[in-house]
Amino acid sequence: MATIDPSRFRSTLLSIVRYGFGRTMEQATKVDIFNSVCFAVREHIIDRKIETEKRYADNDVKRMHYISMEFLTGPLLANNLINLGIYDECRTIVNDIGLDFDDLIEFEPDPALGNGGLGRLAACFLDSLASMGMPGFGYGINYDYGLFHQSIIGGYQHERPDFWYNKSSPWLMRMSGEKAMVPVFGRIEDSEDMVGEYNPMWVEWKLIVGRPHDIAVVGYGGKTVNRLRLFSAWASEDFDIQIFNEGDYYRALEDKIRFENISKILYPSDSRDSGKELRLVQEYFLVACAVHDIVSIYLNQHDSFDMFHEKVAIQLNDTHPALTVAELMRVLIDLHFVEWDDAWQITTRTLGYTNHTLMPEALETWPMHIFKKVIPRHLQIIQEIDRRFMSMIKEKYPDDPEKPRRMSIVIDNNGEKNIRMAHLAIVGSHSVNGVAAIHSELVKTRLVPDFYDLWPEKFNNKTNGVTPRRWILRANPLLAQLVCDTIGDGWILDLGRLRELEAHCKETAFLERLLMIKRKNKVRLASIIKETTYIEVDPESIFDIHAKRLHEYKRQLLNAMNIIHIYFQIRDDNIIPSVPRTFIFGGKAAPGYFMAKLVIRFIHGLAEIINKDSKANEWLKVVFIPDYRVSLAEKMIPGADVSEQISTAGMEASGTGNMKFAMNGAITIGTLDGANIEIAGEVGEENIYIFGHKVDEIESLRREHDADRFLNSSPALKRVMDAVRSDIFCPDEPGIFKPLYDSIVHGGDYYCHMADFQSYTDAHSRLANDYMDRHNWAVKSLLNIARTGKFSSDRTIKEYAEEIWKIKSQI
Ligand code: 26M
Repeated sequence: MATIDPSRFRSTLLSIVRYGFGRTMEQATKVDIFNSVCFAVREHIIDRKIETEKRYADNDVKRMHYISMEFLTGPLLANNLINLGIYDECRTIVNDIGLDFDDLIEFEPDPALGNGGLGRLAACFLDSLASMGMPGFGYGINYDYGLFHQSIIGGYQHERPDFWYNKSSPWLMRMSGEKAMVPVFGRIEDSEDMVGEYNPMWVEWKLIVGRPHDIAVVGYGGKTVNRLRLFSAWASEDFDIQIFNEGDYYRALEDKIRFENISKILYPSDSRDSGKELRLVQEYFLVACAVHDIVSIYLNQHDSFDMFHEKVAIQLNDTHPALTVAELMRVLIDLHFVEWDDAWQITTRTLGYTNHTLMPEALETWPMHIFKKVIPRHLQIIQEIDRRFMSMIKEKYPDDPEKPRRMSIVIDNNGEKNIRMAHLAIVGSHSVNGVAAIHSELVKTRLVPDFYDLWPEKFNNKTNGVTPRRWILRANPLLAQLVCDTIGDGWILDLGRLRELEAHCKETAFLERLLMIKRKNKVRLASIIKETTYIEVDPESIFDIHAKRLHEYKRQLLNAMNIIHIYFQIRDDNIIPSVPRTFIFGGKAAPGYFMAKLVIRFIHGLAEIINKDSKANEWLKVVFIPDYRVSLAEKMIPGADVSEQISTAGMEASGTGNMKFAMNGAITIGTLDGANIEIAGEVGEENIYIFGHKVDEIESLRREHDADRFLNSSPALKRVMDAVRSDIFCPDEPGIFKPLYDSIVHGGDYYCHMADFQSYTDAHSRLANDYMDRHNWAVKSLLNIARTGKFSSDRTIKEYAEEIWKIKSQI
């Protein structure tokens, strides 16, 4: 591990403040100081980055390129210091200068370049790749505006823009001289007969310039520093000259601004924003920049494409970058004169595709006319891929005339042609994986059974994981210290070793220490709750946390229904609970998602009434912490006693929050969905509260749905649903929650709130009873920590590396 020379660090810092920002220490603002500290740390990073790159180049290693529209890194200063091994030293030096180190760490804004699970997974993967010394690189977009900030006004979500780096971030290094030129728009002069040869016929395109900005990815131990390359869009200077010369200054400027908008904003949906042309341009822009960069790196060391798939692996994070299939084909064929069949071999051997969702509404499709306008040449290539694929299918399945319609990339929906991005990704890749065991099975059997039948060997599972460096070491230093004191620090790079903690599950002193740590983390969280919501919560109560994007399938509403149930037991049935409970929520709703936003309002409605009810509020509190984001998750997760993972079975591909909570000692209450199933398998059924219908029961439940049967057979459910419909929780805005009631009672209850209600409330009462036995609860908590080593993203990345990418550690 590295060390820092205090006097050198100090003088570097002072001279950055002075010569970089033009201030004396006395004049410097917090921003100046923060940036200067980061720049001083960068010195330690960049030497290693250069050394790492040289090592890769000298050994001509195979590289993996992870293309993702989202990288949700979270703040970087603390993690970089931890991974460099200089956190404590740096803290001392900075404090000795008279600055407040902890305050600086908290000051860093979250780079929120992602929506949720998919973007955060990409960030965990980069940490694991670098920590294991693997040549794996990220490609993404340098959005000016990250995911919106959420504030709550009168119980409603309001969105504010997140101009995250305010024109400069100390972590973004603009790499001049390495730009990518990206052609877009235009038309095809003669659409016949051009595929397979150099194509000069894509004409009148405009050029966008992709400017790379690198963020260094520091591996744990500091030996390997990889990079995350983010592109910003600019109108090219040629383009400027050309259009400005035409004399129409305003139109020309408008065009320029339009182009530079491409990297302006992250789309704030965690499912789908239908058919927005700008989104397609973004996806294409990313893919074109990434492919340009990947091919350049390869051609630096090779003079033919013969070795391409032995030196390059590309992983597509969902279908968002699926255009890579067409772009790589275009580059090989049009720019490098590779024959179609060879280009196709190279492409499919290089690409892998990860699916993250089964929900039909979230599957990406694009109207063909948008493709034709934005990327006419790519459309042509996709049509040719589809034509060849279809003739193969017809030959292989001559007796099944439905196959071609079910499997084609281009589909005719009543006259409008659409491109199915998942089909493009599957056809163009040698590997297709889901993100948890159950999910990967459902991909094969329900999502694309025809493709599984055709290419069973392509399909595989890679259960998600999370990095213990951020989610234990950074987020929960007290727990990390306890673990290190007990079993040493080998677990940080080999999380399976947490099993060694099991030997201590009968030691009272050890369990006491564990409970004490949980308590401290709860006290810290309680003070954040006080600061952000003005609500006082009792750290002695159960902290039950439901933190994730708001979505109907994630069933924050089911949680709310149970809260109402408990509330009425106290208020009307005079049932005093065994233990006080605090239900804590966090999460953003997509700005256009009416039901999700209404659930936020509903939770605030509950909080408003329950927290003020003197009969209930010593037993029950409800809190919604605004603006859930990585930095807040780092404080919420360690403070949880209970983790809510209650999606409708079959709908959460994996979940990753479930893993973070469990490895921080929270006990899961959850459905048999996504990775919950594997978590249950690891921790054992006594150490998790599983409830609800299973995936193969859901379909028949929906078919046989009968709201009255549920309501008439359960007075408790009826009482809760009546309350949802009534104005108890919205006295000043009568009727606003009707749509929640209607979707459940009259709308078919697609997400099975009623069907799972009883088993959910039962699981909650079991849990509350068990919590009272503090010793036993501590054992459960310990066993969750000790047995969740499987969910390190290091394990996930090793599987990808060995089975799909064929890349090796270089340390
Ligand atoms: C698509 C089109 C236009 C705009 C946005 C999108 C889009 C953005 C993000 C669609 C989906 C997005 O993310 C989906 C996601 O986060 N999925 C989650 O992935 C996690 C990592 O694998 C899983 O753990 C979660 O179960 C899964 O929901």
